[in-house]
Amino acid sequence: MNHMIRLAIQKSGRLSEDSLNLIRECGISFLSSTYKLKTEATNFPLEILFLRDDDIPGYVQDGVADLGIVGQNVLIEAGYPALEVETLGFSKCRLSLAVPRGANYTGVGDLEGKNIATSYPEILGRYLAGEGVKAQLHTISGSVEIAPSIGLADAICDIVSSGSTLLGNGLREVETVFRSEAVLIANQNLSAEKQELLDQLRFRMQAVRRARR
Ligand code: PRT
Ligand code: ZN
Repeated sequence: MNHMIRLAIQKSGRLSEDSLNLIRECGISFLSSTYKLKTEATNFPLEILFLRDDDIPGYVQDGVADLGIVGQNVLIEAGYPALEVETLGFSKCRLSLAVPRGANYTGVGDLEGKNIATSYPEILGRYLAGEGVKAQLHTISGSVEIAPSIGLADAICDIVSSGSTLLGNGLREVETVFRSEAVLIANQNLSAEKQELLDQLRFRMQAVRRARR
């Protein structure tokens, strides 16, 4: 049992399909059912756990899972940057500041003293500190884009990919705070056997990425 490595991936969301496809393209077969929370590969000593993405960094840090696939945004916000072992090239997005379309905005200094709604207070807090800007951050876990229109905030900081959500909510992207993609993360105290399995997986993942280019 100890010679099996445990990988946590997102149960259902934007990372799920690409994570499963990557594992399959690595030549690993498994049965997946929408109801199961874990499954075992049939031709590699791998167990897959299906979790909320936000829980994955902590589980890998604590060794509940050996490996995980998450967005760098979630990994950095959780405070575990050192767990990253491999960038995976999918789920690319950015964490950006946005203001109402009609607002007068000349630079990040204009956010001094303003209310900003975000689900990423750690990453945003560090960015604003680096820019020497003091603002009030309001942490909300979803639907951040509606905060300005309901009077909850002067600006927001949220994940953007196409930009259509910002547009649809009358917002204008003004600063890129952080660029993100999916990454493979690993516990830092793996046994020698598990380290060997991780090396094999990374080798296969790198080959898959090269073949995709
Ligand atoms: O349920 P669980 O907690 O597991 O999932 P979740 O709802 O927290 O995450 P999910 O599935 O939405 O996203 C998982 C990861 O995908 C994120 O952590 C990012 O790393 C990555 N990703 C890539 C995105 C996007 N693109 C994205 N567009 N995550 C979120 N969005 C949202 C964004 O929050 C905004 O509401 O999509 C909207 C903007 O999209 P555009 O295309 O309109 O700009
Ligand atoms: Zn989440």
